[in-house]
Amino acid sequence: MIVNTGKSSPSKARVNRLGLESKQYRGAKTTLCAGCGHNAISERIIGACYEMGVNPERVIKLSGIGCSSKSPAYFLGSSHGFNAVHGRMPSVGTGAMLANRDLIAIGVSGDGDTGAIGIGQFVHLMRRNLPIIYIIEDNGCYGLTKGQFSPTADQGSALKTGVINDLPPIDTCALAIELGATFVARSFSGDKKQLSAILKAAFSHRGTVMLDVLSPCVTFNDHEGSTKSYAYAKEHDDPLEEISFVPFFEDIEVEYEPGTTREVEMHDGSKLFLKKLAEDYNPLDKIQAMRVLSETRMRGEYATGVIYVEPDRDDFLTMLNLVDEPLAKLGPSTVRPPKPVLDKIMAALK
Ligand SMILES: Cc1ncc(C[n+]2csc(CCOP(=O)(O)OP(=O)(O)O)c2C)c(N)n1
Ligand code: SF4
Ligand SMILES: [Mg+2]
Repeated sequence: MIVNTGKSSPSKARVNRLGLESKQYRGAKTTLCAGCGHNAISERIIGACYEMGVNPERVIKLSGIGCSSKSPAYFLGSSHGFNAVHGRMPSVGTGAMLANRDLIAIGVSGDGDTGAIGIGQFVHLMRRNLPIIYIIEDNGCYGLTKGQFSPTADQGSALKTGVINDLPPIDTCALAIELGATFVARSFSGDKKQLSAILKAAFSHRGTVMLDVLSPCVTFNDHEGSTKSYAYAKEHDDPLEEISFVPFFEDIEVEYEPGTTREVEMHDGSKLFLKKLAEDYNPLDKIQAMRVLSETRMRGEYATGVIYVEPDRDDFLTMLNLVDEPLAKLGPSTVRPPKPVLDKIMAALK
């Protein structure tokens, strides 16, 4: 049980800890289809940023190509943004974070953008532990180009036309864990509570957050025979734990029966409380994470929740030993080698 010990919760206040109103986190009006899962995810991002008191002017929104990749236009209208080429968002994001380590990167991709044309960039992003919240809005199809199967479509699932997918899917969560991502989660666009808690925790993580969100395409992939429809996702959602998140700036005590809840301390001191459901799941255990993903997949279910977290590993920028001052802000006198040094280099090349 979570008990508020006095201070009012930012979620209930009119303004958050930065003095900003929720509407200041909104973007343009969506042009996606009514009922598209991607719209619900944009709403959860707006809510999580507001409640966490994320400064929108420090955020860079990055995406590739697809309906999903259009969605950064619909949240955080005052943030930086870059809509990259199809599947190439990871390299643009890496460059942006190397140039300015003060930014908070939110990448939004699709299952096609990530799993097909972008898979090469995705795997290298996952092994670097770049600080970025990388969200896959996963509808199992190429929504923007009229609903063809994507690489996350399940074997045996059917298109509206009756065509059956013969290929096994790529499980982006298993791939991300295997490759070294340090916060891997899966959720469903229709699960407001779980998705909000995961997104809030994501802002407290230092390193790569890979969040796969089942996000039904109501126009091309919401029929019987689809395993990415609202009905299928609701019926086959197998949550690993009940998640509560307490940010470091909130004065909240959490009371729980010993043995029922696991506490994970995040990098900034925020706390993730994971209440045991059927199995005693430990998201710090990589082997168990891979086993549970594999077992649930074989049962035709989706394991959702925080699947794997490694709160203490150095991120890419720390590994590179970058100076604290963002590179983009260093003046020429700092970054340009002095003349004697250049002369020495030139002499060595003669
Ligand atoms: C280089 C290139 N190849 C192909 C396309 C065509 N194309 C546009 S979006 C897309 C797939 C989008 O699927 P996904 O990432 O799953 O996004 P969704 O629309 O489903 O949200 C494709 C193949 C393109 N725009 N650029
Ligand atoms: S076509 Fe599908 S993915 Fe694209 S906006 Fe419409 S419902 Fe969403
Ligand atoms: Mg898609």
